[in-house]
Amino acid sequence: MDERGLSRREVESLLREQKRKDLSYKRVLSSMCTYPHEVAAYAHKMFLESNLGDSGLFPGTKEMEKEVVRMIGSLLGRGQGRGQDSGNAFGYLSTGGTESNIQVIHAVRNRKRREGQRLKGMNIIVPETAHFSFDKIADLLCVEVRKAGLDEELRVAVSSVAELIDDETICVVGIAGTTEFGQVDPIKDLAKLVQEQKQEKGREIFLFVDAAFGGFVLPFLEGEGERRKYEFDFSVEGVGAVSVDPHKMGLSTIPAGCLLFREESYLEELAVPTPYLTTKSQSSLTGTRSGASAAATFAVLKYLGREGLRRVVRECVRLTRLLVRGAAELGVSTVVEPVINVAALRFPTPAEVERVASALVERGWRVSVTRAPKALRLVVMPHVKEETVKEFLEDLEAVVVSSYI
Ligand code: 0PR
Repeated sequence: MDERGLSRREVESLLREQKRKDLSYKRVLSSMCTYPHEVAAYAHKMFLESNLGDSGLFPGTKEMEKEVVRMIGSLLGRGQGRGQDSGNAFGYLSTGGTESNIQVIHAVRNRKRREGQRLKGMNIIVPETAHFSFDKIADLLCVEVRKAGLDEELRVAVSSVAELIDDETICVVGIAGTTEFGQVDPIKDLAKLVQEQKQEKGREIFLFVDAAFGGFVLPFLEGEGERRKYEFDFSVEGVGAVSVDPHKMGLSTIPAGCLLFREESYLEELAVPTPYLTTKSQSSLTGTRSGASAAATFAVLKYLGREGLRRVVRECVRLTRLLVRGAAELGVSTVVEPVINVAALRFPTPAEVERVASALVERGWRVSVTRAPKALRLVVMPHVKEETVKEFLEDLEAVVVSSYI
């Protein structure tokens, strides 16, 4: 660090220089993030200094966080006044899907340890498609992470989960909107499996749904009549926790994740006393915590409402279909029929996937490649416009056709 600071103009010029090196999202088809909504950016700036880690100083921000938890809980099947068990969900705004996943497993692990289960041997079962944050969990929380196989549609195979369960299994994880293929695991069947394990073997296994990406997409897909197309959240009896990220399809600012438990007592499993702060305890992983992104999430959810989010989702899904149809006309099919705004295009060989991906990168696109099966992964976020899809298809045609001439 230099002894003397620069002038404001010099700093601004340095910032512009760095900004020019960053990509704009325009041709990015590899990211699950996007431009935040304008109203989110406005709120973020207004609450820049707000710290939810010491929320007694920021009661206004704290109220917004509570309201966000309530709103998202109601979107995900809680607090709708249905049946006896219709209270709100309990949770907090995290830094994103990774922290939410860590904290849910952390809470379940702590509960089991408190009940006397030994850490050694403790395991959780996730699908093979689980996000790499679960590998961090194995390392941090010292639980074994077992990976269950998939069915032909790349959803977790419930029979494979069943085979991996033993007396030391503490949690089963299902994914609603997998990172690579956008697939939705059969959450109702997982709930049934967990229920059977309880009845037949007396095993108490927690069921957690990682809906980091799908949580703001699946509620808005067109189902038949009033029926939801996918049941993946608290509306499924037996789901104990759900995670969803406002900084992905919620159009909020980074960092904004949200973890929700059906029962408040799981937050207590995470609580650490904070003697000299304005609040008595903290359940979050981080200490200092962005009030700005909480305000941004509050603002964008209030501004758009379900109607606005539905519009955003439906446009992304429409453009995904357009993209997939266009690819099909070029003889390129998908690995699975896209469920949400994530598509994976299949090519004759893994080498061909790599070749097409690099050729597209050379043409200014950002795309990614899935692991198994290897395919070209495209995420159609709200920054993607119809024009972008058309331009992409033209380049895809050039890249694919050139190789067959
Ligand atoms: N769970 C699921 C299902 C996810 O897809 C992700 C992230 C996480 C958890 C972890 O979320 P955080 O990254 O918020 O901790 N999925 C994206 C991915 O790994 C994250 C991402 C977003 C990566 C934008 C790149 C990017 O440009 O692909």
